[in-house]
Amino acid sequence: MERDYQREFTFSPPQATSTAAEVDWLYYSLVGMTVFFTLLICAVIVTFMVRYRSTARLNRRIHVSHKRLLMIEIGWMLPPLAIVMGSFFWGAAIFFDQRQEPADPLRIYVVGKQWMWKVQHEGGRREINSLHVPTGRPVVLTMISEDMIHSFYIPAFRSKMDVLPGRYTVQWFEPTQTGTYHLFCAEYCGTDHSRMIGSVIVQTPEQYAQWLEDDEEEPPASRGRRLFQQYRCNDCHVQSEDRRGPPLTNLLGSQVTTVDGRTVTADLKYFRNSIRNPDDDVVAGYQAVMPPYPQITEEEILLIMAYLESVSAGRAEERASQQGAAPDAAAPEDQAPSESGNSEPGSSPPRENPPGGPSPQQPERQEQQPRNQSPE
Ligand code: HEC
Ligand SMILES: [Cu+2]
Repeated sequence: MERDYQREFTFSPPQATSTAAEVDWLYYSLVGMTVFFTLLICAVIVTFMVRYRSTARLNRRIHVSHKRLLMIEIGWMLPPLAIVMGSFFWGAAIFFDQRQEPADPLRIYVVGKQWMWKVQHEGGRREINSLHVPTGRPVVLTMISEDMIHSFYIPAFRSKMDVLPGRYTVQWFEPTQTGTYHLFCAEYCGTDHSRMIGSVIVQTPEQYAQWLEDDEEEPPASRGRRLFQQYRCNDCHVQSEDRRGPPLTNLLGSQVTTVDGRTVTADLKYFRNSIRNPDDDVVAGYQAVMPPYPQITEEEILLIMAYLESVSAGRAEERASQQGAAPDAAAPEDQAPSESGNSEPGSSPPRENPPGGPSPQQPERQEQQPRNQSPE
């Protein structure tokens, strides 16, 4: 592919988000101030060198009063202090603004791994090394890494955030300008770090909606459903007489009471930890029989989440009223409308499965899967 790198890598990339201009203002003022003071100090040095050179005939025994000395001291300390504190508060304001999640965002999930970016859209599409986003709406990226520390950097958005193993991090932006922009990994992460790049495609809301629909891949919710069965989650998390695990529909966003009497908000972090370290927060009314699943990848956790969300009624309160009910009480799975036409957890096996069903927890097979299934 022929590319015009000179034009692509300009000193100042396009300002493609609502906050980009503000970041640039701060940046250019810092550069401006630095240049100004560097020149000023150089000029003073040169002037003094000439003026007070050893051969110059000057009265070198000037007496300066105490009061004047004090004024000079204050004079050189206060203005720089004001300038430095001013830039600090300015930068901090922008920083806090970028850290505060906006209301009603579009949520997109990103998994970094050596050496690619995997992206999962809430609307049901996945992509690799590219990110499609619409204009006019804040986008929140929830990100996690399968291996090393990576960093998701979009220069045109003036937005960058580390992507860590074992912990979700978040960044948000509101694209304002359609176009294609660079995406970089900005944290050295091994041999092919420099190739961990991609493009961010900003579309109009209509184009984006169309793009979400033009999906030939299996949607995340349906992949998640297969994983749910493959890992035998439905052995325990289904509606049945001897169900051993709590219902998982309408879990996200609800309040969970643990056996030791704590109340925890079931966010994505809680969900993930329930799978990785089930004994950390054992749900009240249940035995700690769930095995940990270290072999499930971060991507698979997000896919299972997408599946459970797709069969949830989306109302956390509904679940709250059922919380604490006996394990064999009616499960919300029964009432949950299944939007995508999926079967409920645990019902008839999905047709994608080969006859005989997949063998659960077979590392080789699971290792293969993301690659076989991935777009491109
Ligand atoms: C052997 C039975 C069993 C299997 C298999 C099992 N779980 Fe569980 N799970 C439980 C039990 C029991 C609890 C409640 C006690 C606890 O929190 O450890 C639970 C709790 C959870 C919770 C927290 C639920 C809440 O209401 O807070 C999540 C999320 C979860 N499991 C997901 C999964 C997923 C995903 C799988 C498959 C990868 C899975 N479980 C497989 C038994 C199981
Ligand atoms: Cu990387």
